[in-house]
Amino acid sequence: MTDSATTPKTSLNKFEKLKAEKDGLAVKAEIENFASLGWEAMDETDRDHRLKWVGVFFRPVTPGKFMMRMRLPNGILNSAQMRVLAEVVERYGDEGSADITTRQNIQLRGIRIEDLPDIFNRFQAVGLTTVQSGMDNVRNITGDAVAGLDADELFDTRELVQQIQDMITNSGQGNSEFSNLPRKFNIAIAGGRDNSVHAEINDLAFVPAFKDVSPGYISPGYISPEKSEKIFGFNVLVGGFFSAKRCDAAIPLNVWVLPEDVVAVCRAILEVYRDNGLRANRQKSRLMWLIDEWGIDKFRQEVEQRLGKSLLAATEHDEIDWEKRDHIGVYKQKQPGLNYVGLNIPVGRLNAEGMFEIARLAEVYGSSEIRLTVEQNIIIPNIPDSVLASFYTENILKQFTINPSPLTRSLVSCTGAEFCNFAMIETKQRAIAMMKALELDLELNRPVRIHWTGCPNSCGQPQVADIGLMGTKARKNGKPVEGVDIYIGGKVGKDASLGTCVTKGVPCEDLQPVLHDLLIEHFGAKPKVLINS
Ligand code: SRM
Ligand code: SF4
Repeated sequence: MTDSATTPKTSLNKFEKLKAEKDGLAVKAEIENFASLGWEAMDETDRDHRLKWVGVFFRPVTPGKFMMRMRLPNGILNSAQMRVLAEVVERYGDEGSADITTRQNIQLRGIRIEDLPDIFNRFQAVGLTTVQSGMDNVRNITGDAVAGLDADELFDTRELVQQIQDMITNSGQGNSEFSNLPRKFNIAIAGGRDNSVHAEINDLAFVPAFKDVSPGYISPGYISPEKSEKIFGFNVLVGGFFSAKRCDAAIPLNVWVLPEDVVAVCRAILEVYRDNGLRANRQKSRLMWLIDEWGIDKFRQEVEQRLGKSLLAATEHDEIDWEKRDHIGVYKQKQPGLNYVGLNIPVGRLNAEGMFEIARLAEVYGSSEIRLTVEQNIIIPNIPDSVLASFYTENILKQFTINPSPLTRSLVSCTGAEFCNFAMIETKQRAIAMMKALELDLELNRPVRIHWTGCPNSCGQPQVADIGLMGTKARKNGKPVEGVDIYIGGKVGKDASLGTCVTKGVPCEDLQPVLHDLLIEHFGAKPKVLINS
C-alpha cells in the first residue's frame, strides 16, 4: 500500500485526533489512577475531553470541581437513586448542587476527582450510569413523561427507551461500537398526542402513527392481517438539531416502523451515521449535514441496507394533534384512585436538601418513582387519592409548587455562565429574577413559555419557546454589555415549528421593559392595577 493510500484525505481535527489516539471509553479503566493523581497532574486531554465518555465534565469556570451528567432513560429514577445523587451533592456543601436538564436528565456539580471511584461504586449499587453521556455519543434518550400513567397515551415509551439505551451503551457498561460518532446524537420517542419530547429537535425521533394495513399486504417481517386494520407504529423523523452555526427541525425519513423494529432501526441509523457522517469540520458533523450531502432517498436506502430489509413508507398523518402539556399540578392516572403530581422546580436547580425531600415524598406518598420533564420539572406518580390532602401540606411544596405563577411555570434555562465557559451571559438566576419582576407588574391568564440560553449552542432550546432569549454580546453607550437575541413564535405540540430571531443584541439591563411590552402585545398580559392603600 502506498503512503498516499493510507494518508487520510483531510487532516484530522483536534477531536477526531484525540479519539483516534485513544477511545474515550478507555478512561473507564483509569478512574482510580486519575483519582490518585488529582486533576492538576493528570493528562489534560483525558481530563478535559475523554472523561466526558463517562459523563465527567471538567469545568474551566470552576477548575477542580467537575460536573457529572447522568443517563436517565425516559427521565425516570427511583427514590434510592435520587438519595444517592443527593448524598453525592451533599458532600460538597454549598458547592454541590444538581440541575434537571432539557433532556429529562440530571447533572451534578462540585464533584472532586478523588471521589470518583466511590461515586461510581455508589451509582453501580443502585443501577445508575453516566456512561457515554457527553462528547461524540448518543445523549439521554427522551420519552413521554407520563408514559404508563396517562389514560390517553398511545404507546408506553419506557421499555423501548431503555432497550435503545441498553443497545447503545451495552446496558450501561459502555459500548465501543457507538463511542466514536462524528458528533453528538439525540434520540426521542413520543408516546402521546402532545409531542412531549419535542420530537422535531432530535437527530432521530419516533412519533406515533397508525397505518392501514390491508389483507394480503406483504412486506418482509410485517404482519398480513385477515381484514383491513389500523396498526400502531411510528413515523420516523431525522436530522433535527441546534448548533451555533445552524438550526433545523427534523425531516421525515418516509419510514413507518412497528415498535418491535425501533431498536434495530436506531442501530441501523447510528451505524450509517457513524461510518459515513462528515468528520472533517465539527460544525458540519451532525446527521443533517450527511442527509444534505446524500439526499434523503439515498440516506433511507443506506439505512435499509444496514437493516437488511426494506422499510414501509411513512403514513400521511401522525397522531400528534394536541397542545403540549406541562404536567404541573395534580392529574388522575389511568390506574383508578392514583394521581401523578407535577412539581415546578424553578430552572431545574436542586440542592441536596431538596433532592432528599423529593425522594422522601416519592416514598411516603407514591411508589418511590420520580420522573423528570424536558421543561426541567419533576413528576411524582402513583399517589393515592387518600393521601393527596396530606401531600398538599408538605412544606417543600412552598418551594417546588404545584401551582406556580404563569411565567415561572414555564421557565426553562440552560446552565449559563455560572458553570459553562461557552456562556455569554448568566442565565438561571437572571431568568428567575426577571420572571418575578415581570409578574409583579403584569396579570397573565395563561402560561408563557420563556426559555433562556446562554449562547448560540441553544441548550435551553430558545427556538421552541413562545419567547426565546439567547445570550450574546451587546453594546450600551458604546460599551460591551451582556445581552440577548430575542426569538418569538416557537410552537410545540401539534404542528410544532421553530421560532425565529426578531430582535438582536438587547442589553440584559434593558430587557425587562422589552419583555413587558412583548407579553402585552402578543400574549394577552395586562398591566396590574395598583391600588393605593
Ligand atoms: Fe448542550 C454543549 C449543557 C442540552 C446543544 N451543553 C454543552 C456543554 C456540554 C458545553 C460545556 O462543556 O460546557 C454544556 C454543559 C454546561 C454545564 O456545565 O451544564 C451543555 N446541554 C446542556 C444542558 C445541561 C442544558 C440544560 O441546562 O438543561 C443540557 C443537557 C442535556 C443532557 O442531559 O444531555 C443540554 N444541548 C442541549 C440541547 C437541547 C436538547 O438536546 O434538546 C441542545 C440543542 C439540541 C441539539 O443538540 O441539537 C444542546 N450543547 C449543545 C451544543 C451545540 C451542538 C452542535 O451540534 O454544535 C453544544 C456545543 C458542542 O457540543 O460542541 C453543547
Ligand atoms: Fe453553555 Fe451555551 Fe449550552 Fe448554555 S447554551 S449550557 S451557555 S453551551
